[in-house]
Amino acid sequence: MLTRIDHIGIACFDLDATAEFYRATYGFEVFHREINEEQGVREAMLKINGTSDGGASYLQLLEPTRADSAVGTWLAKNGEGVHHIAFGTEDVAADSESIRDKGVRVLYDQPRRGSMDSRITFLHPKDCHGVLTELVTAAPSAAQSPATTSAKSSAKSSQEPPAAQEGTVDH
Ligand code: CMX
Ligand code: CO
Repeated sequence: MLTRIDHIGIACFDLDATAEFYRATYGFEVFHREINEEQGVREAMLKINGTSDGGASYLQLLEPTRADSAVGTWLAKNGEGVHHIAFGTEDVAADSESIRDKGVRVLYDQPRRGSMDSRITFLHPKDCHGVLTELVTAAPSAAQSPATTSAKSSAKSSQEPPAAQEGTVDH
């Protein structure tokens, strides 16, 4: 069951400049940064609100690491802006199967690794009234500190140096 908005994905050309806009304009601090080579993104998660069970909501700022990635091609065509929305669920595999049964194209056969060791999949935007839609199950460790989760990251991602403000976020 989809129970919350996990994040809104925003494509940008310059991750640091965009993160600084969100900090200076709204006071949103960077909670977590990483590079996900499989997805072709360098990303920053800005925690908007959340509970201690890992069920938080974020803005996910996305800068492509290569021009032929999903975000790279989208940026070239559309410029900066909202790229996708992501719903949170306790069981991304079960929900993607039931949504597939309704005739919506699920892009991955099995969920893949997403930000902060979450499990993710995507629904095709053409089957969702033009909205690229992601489903996310947060890692069990999401309620812990970013330092704890980073130690468990797979070889497919790499952690960037912690953001300067990271330690000030309440989590
Ligand atoms: N939102 C809405 N529509 C989109 C879209 C988006 N983000 N991306 C592509 N489309 C539309 C295009 O406009 C195009 O429509 P038209 O045919 O009417 O012009 C159509 O979908 C095909 O687009 P495309 O540019 O040819 O791109 P592809 O088909 O190669 O890829 C998609 C589209 C959805 C399959 C690909 O973006 C994908 O696999 N996305 C999932 C992975 C992803 O987005 N990763 C980055 C985020 C990582 C994260 O959140 O952690
Ligand atoms: Co996302």
